Amino acid sequence: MSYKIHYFPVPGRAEVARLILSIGGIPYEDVHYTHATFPEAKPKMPFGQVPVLEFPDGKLLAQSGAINRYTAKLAGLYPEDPLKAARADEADFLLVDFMDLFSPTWFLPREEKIKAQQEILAGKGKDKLGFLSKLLGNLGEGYVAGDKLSFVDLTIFSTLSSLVSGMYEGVPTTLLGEYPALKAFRNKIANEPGVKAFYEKNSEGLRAAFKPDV
Ligand SMILES: N[C@@H](CCC(=O)N[C@@H](CS)C(=O)NCC(=O)O)C(=O)O
Repeated sequence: MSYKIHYFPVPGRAEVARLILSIGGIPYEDVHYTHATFPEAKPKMPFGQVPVLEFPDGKLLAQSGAINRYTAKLAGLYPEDPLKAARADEADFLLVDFMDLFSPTWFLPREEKIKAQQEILAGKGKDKLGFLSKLLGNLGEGYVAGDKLSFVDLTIFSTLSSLVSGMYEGVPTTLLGEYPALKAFRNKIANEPGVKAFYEKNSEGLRAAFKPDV
């Protein structure tokens, strides 16, 4: 009996929990849905959406933010110091704000979606990436919550890798070239031994963009 992560067969909102469990050496299985199979599972999910973490005893936990924090606490990737934890949460919520900008674009017709995503990148999204660049640029050799890797470093890594994976058709895969601090941080986390090992085993599809820079 092990944990199960219910999601689609893509990185998306489940990737950070997968990384955390993998780095922490905590066994888990992926339960994948397709657009054809999800409607049957949807009513069984606590809030009708995934990701959902299933505990070995069958309990279910929804919301990626809750799943990431719970698994990070199990894996020693959630800071014990209250201020360090608040710094990690602060950066995590900045990413949530950034990702929320794109939510209304996903179901637009292709051309409108591309245009809307380009407008986000030139406007509010640029502001958020600027704030994140400043935050990461001031870390030196460290991590967001101090001198130790925490869940939020993985959230930043996963968000930035997804952003330039080609999944966002309005976002150029070269975007991080405009943000050297983001590019350097993404690459630094991609080279963390546990992260690198995960993508050596899981490199299919969008995950090609999660590997270290060549
Ligand atoms: N705030 C939730 C959002 C979850 C969410 O939007 N899940 C999407 C996939 S990324 C989903 O389940 N979509 C299918 C549906 O809503 O029927 C979280 O972070 O877990």
